[in-house]
Amino acid sequence: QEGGASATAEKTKADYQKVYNAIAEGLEKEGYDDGSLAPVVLRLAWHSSGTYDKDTKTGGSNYATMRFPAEGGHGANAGLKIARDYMETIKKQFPWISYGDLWTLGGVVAVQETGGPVIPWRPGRIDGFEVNQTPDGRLPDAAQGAKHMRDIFYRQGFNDRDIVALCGAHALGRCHSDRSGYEGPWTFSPVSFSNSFYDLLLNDAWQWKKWKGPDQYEDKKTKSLMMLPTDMALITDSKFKPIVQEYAKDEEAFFKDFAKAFSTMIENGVPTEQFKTKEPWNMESS
Ligand code: CCH
Repeated sequence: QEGGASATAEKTKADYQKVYNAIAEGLEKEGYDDGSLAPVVLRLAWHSSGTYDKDTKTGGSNYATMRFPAEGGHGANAGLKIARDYMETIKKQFPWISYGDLWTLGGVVAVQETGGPVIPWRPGRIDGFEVNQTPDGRLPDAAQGAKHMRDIFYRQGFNDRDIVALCGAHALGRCHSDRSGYEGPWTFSPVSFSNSFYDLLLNDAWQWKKWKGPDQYEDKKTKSLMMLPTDMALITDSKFKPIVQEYAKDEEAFFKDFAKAFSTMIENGVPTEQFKTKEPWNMESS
């Protein structure tokens, strides 16, 4: 723990870089999923930010309200306790950081350390109270389609291009039958951030998986990969599909658009005057 004077002094980029490095250092975890906490840590950042509603200016990462039992217990957040518990070990080392800053920085670390783009980030979120919790239902339901995705992401101020770019995060991680009910990874390299989600979605043959679980797709060839109904909507919707095609061919375009959209997402709902710097920082990858 960093005690004494440094606990109250104004923090610099170097102080936050230390937090970044500590998060990065502990991500590898043998025996857990594909050997890394990065995917679930990224999902925590997204679910703490993706509750934003631009019209009422409620939700988003500012108050880290998933700490409270009601929001922590929302169905969409099942399994994220693993990421919150990991983040708690970092909070113990750097008690001065707010939970919102910590969790969003975790998302930045997860993307950068798995080979993704640099995500501009800056501190300034504050810890809120139970009264700041958002109602259930603000995060997307994977059983639905393009209209629902637009409802959910337009509410946060995003457009079609942002939606397609943000969903490319499914290059990372997997579904867990004991969390969402769905099962399996989207790609063959679930701890590597790449454009392979788009390539597989477009170019593999997909069929409904025959099982007792919720409706999901499996790849015909290996039956080891999956797509959610919402993922499939990205190629059945005529406006989403050309963007998937572009990202499948051009990883650089995906990285650029993802970085911009995700950086916006993790700032949504944070009053500008709260930020401690005028411009977001590029944190150094390890
Ligand atoms: Fe996602 N996601 N996501 N997702 N997601 C799941 C897992 C991850 C949807 C549903 C699910 C984004 C958009 C959507 C990640 C990042 C992002 C799971 C499985 C479901 C279901 C959870 C489980 O069982 O553990 C839906 C629906 C949408 C949009 O419509 C966006 C946007 C992002 C980030 C930018 C990551 C990473 C995972 C893997 C988590 C893990 O534990 O491996």
